Amino acid sequence: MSSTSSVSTPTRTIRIGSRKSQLALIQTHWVRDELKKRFPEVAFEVTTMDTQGDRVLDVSLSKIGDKGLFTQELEDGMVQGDIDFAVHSLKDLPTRLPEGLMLGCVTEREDPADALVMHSQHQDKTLKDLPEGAVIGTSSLRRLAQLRHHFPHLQFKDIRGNLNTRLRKLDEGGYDAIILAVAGLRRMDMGDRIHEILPPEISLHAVGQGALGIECREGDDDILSVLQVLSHGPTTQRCLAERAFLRELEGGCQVPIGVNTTLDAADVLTLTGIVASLDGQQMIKNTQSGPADDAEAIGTALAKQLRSQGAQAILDEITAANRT
Ligand code: DPM
Repeated sequence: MSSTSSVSTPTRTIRIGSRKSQLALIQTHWVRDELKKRFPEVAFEVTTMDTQGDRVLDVSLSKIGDKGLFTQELEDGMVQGDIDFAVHSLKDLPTRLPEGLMLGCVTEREDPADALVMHSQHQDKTLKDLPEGAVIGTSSLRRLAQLRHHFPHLQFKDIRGNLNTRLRKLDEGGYDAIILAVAGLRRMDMGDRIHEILPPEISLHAVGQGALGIECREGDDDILSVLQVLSHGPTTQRCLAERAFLRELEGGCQVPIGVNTTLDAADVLTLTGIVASLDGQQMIKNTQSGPADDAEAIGTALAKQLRSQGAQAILDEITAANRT
């Protein structure tokens, strides 16, 4: 080829921030590759950072608290101008963001449900017929409380680390089964490890589960217009309702709060939410519907309704216990 053939040089560079875990990188590379297709003239660079949630692995999630556990370092990078936007699992992104930052885009959601991954010795069983005292690994209080309610014969044990680490701990015999998000397993191409998808009657999923949330600087119209091409309307409306619900309850990953949303053909959004006590004894649950355009109002209304049904006492008790 002649040396004069034109090679188009990118006219600008956009820097993307990501955590380093395999799942985080799969998600970030997907975003980068989709944007590359749409903006071939732009160079996209990925910068990886460790967050507190990646470093502190010996303390349970509920004890370290959730204020930006998996997001803070990336947020600092945006404020300082080292990166232009950050790709998160939406469920790890707090409902209140630091000043100057915003949720710029929500991508199309994978199945938001929880999945049961069973140890090979129990492949012929379901949760219901696991033996008395069988050990389920999860560090999600939401999963723990709901499963304890439905399956009081089971025991629960904390499990931390990335997906690969957790699956190894299961295979090595530390647990009889573990609970993971369907979305994470599928994105890592490990959907074949799913033994059972838990229906909403058994486990309401976490707020934002299965969607990616892209955070950027407020008012950065250039970046916002680029991100717009990945925005998924129905997922955004569902997640805005879910996030408004969680924000109103001032909950994060240290409280057992679950949701489920549907959006019908007439654009009616239905949000079901639960606040559960850790022992699984109390389950405060209700449903609100309305036009999808009122997504956040639906979330807020449902939170107020659960509070009037007694959810606040449960939340206060858990907050007090977490302080000790
Ligand atoms: C949050 C929770 C968990 C993660 C709490 C919850 C699960 C922790 C555990 C807020 N973040 O769900 O009630 O079970 O020990 C996380 C996962 C994904 C994003 C892994 C998972 C992938 C799925 C997605 C960890 N964050 O839930 O199995 O994109 O929704």
